[in-house]
Order: sequence, then C-alpha cells, then structure tokens
Amino acid sequence: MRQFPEQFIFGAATAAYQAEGAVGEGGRGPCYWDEFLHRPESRFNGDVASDFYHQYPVDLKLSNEYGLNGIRISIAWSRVIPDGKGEVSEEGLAFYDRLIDECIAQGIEPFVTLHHFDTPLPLFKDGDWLNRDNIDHFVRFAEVCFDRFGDRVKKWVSINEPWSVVAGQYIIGHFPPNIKYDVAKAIQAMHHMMIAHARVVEAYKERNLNGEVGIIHILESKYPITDRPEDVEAARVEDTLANAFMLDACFKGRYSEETLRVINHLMALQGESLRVEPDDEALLERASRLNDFLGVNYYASHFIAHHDGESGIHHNGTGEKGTSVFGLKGIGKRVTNPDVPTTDWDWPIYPKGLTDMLTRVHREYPNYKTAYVTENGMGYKDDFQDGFIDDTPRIDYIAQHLDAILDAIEAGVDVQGYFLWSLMDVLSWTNGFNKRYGLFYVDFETQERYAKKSARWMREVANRRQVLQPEDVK
Ligand code: BGP
Repeated sequence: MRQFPEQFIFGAATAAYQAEGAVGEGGRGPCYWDEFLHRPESRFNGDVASDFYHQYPVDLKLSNEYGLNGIRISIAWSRVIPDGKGEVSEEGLAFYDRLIDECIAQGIEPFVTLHHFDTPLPLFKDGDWLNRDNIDHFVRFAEVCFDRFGDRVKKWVSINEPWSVVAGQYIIGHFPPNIKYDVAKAIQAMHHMMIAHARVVEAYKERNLNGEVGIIHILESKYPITDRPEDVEAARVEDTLANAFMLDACFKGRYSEETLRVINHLMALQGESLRVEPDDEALLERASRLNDFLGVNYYASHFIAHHDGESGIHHNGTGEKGTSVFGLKGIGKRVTNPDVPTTDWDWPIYPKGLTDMLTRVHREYPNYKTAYVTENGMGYKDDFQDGFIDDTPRIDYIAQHLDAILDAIEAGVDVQGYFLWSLMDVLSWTNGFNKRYGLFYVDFETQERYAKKSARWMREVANRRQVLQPEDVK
C-alpha cells in the first residue's frame, strides 16, 4: 500500500478571525470584518467564533492526542498593531508568544500566516491592497513578527489566498467593500499583494533566521466544458486570472507574455491598464528564487464555458444546493459537469484537479521547491447525535484528495504536508457557522469540542501514513 514520506506533516488549519473570537480583548483593534459583520442584517459575526483565544490549550492538546504534527495559525495584524501602522501592542505579541509556545510544547509545528483576509480597519478604509502605502505597513508588521517569533516559528506564510481576497472584494462582492464585476481592481490589488509578498520574503531572508518562507495560493484547475475553441479560451482566461498571474509573479518572477496577453485584455475590457512601478520587476525576479515553499489550498475545480451574456454572480452562502451562478461577460461562466458531484454549497468535488494542479506547478514553476497542501476539506452540515458525529462523506472526500496527493508525489512533485481545513469548526466568512469543516465539532453555545469520526480516522491515517477507507475506523 502507498505511504506518505516519513517526515510528512499531517496537520489542520485555522485563521485568526475565524477561530479566535475575543475581538475586544488584549488591546486588539478591528479588522474590516468586525465592522462588516456588525451590520444589522448580518446573520453572524466573529465576536466569539470558536473562542480559540481562550481554548487554544484544549485544541492543541486534542491535536496532539489525535496524531497531528502541524497546525496553521494566523497572526491577527490588528492584535499586534491595533491600527495597522502605529504602536505595537505588547499584549498582542504576548498572546502569540503563549500560543506559539503551546504549539511547540504539544509537538505541533506552527505554520504561521501573516495575512489571512484580515486587514486592519483603518488601512482597509485607506484602500486596502489597492493603496501601495499599505504594502509598507504590511512589511513592517511582518518584520515585527519575524523579530519576535522568528526564533521559534520556522515556517512563515506571507499572504493566504490573494485571489480569494480580491475575487471576494471586487468580483463576487461578498467581502467588503462589496464591489461586483470589477476585474481591473482585482488584478491591480493582486499585483500589489505580489509586491508585498516579495518584500516580505526579502525581509525574512535578510534576517537569517534559519526557517522557511512562502505564500499560499488557492489553486483550482479550470477545465473547458467542451473542446470548442471559445470554451477553451474561456477556461484559459479564468485560469490566467485566478492562477497563472500570481504563480508567474511568485515563481517565475515576471508575468509571461501569454499571461500579459490575457491580463491586458481583461484590463482593457474596463478601459484600464496594469500599473507596474519601475522597481517591481527586479523585485519580483529576486524574490522568485528565494521562496522556500508554495502552499496550495484546494477544494474544487471548475468547468468553464464561453459567456457573452451579461455578468451575473450569485454566491450560495446558505448551502441550498444548486443556487450558485458565476458568469462574467466576455470572460466565461462556470457550468455544471454532470459527471462531477458537488457539495451543498455547489463546490465540485474533483480530486484529479488537485493532482493536475500539483503536476502543472512542478512542470511550469520549478522554483516552488516544496509544496504543502495547506487547506483542503469539505463544508458539511454535521449531524450531532449525543456527542457522536458520523461525517463519513467528509472522510470520503479527504481520502480521495489524499490519494490525489499520492498520485502527484508518484509523478515527482515534492509534497511535504497536508493541512485539513479546519482543525475545529470555525466561522465561515460568508456562510456563518452551519458550514462546518472541523475534525472537532464545536458546540458554539458551550464551546465544548467533540471528536468527529473523521478525527479518529485521521489519527489512523497519520499513524500509518496511508490512506484508509471510512469503514476502516469505527
Ligand atoms: C479558504 C480560506 C479559509 C476558509 C476556507 C473555506 O478560502 O482560506 O479561511 O474559510 O476557504 O471557505 P468557506 O468558509 O467559504 O467555505
């Protein structure tokens, strides 16, 4: 039976705003979600979330007991620098000292992300990633973290999923500032995030801290639904926008001609052009060789058709299956592939898309050096029955994706770890608390944790370093 490499990380992921709660404690300043999720019509907010701020010793003990050896946490920028650019908060730093020390004490390696969707509110109001001044503030925050925690944290991630940030903010419009269909803004903001990432990589390397630095991208394969040339082009355009643009910036150190052809066309559709400053190219080039790893977040792939009709997007944020719409005029639309099952939130379950993506990165972007699958998992409305949660469909999903990773490893890709999203149930940004992903069920009334069947299964998988079937574990 196939086995994962000996040092393979079997971990799980969290993010500050989705897990910590305690938004008014420890001198924390607001991030943009605090304001947005306090509108009167909001169905939920992150005020308490999974109370990780207080419960982290419980969660880390469970991680240890269930055989995990890695965790993704993120440092809330606005806990460390409450307004994003002014005074550093000793209380904020001290919280992360305690959290990091506890990870290490439990034998769980922390992979620490600096930006996981949570720009401090004042900087968000100043334009977030569209404003280049915010790059300087972000680099300063990163430096504060490297200097304080760099002795203990050996795996650093600059930014989590730039594409999801800008797609949410400027295309789908379900993230503040809730702008729809503005592909030009999305592209410009991504370019600035790539500059921010490159500067953070250089800042880390200058310090000789004997650890590793990388970035996490959500990388979903985009397949034309037919082989008609217009569908093939539509899939290529979405792939360039969501994948190739940033892979080029991070791991080639320049946008390839083909990437620029598509990007310039998308910008021109809105009468815009990409703004690049004179030093950007040299910086991207230098940093592309300094990354130590690429984190790949993978949940789904998309099947794409040509689309000349009006733009239309509906985000399924409630789990009412079949309600999603995603079409961009002149760009393409996501369509159903009858052979591919979907989750209740309409995310196509297609593990082969992960193998295809990993092998493509290996082939086209050798500077990735090492890959970690830093998020993968299945949103599911878990059924709680007297403390017993049978989440067999989730186990099935994870098993298929672990197999897909083994396929990639066999094809020569260097994959060193897998982090399930999420460790325990957490807040889902645009869906709330009924879209659960955790290995551990959280009763959000009492904050009690309960191991799901998937946690017991994962323990066996990590122990044997082999993919097991759901029925292999009681
Ligand atoms: C990724 C994010 C996570 C997490 C996950 C699940 O994009 O990095 O923070 O939320 O997706 O997404 P959702 O909660 O929207 O189902």
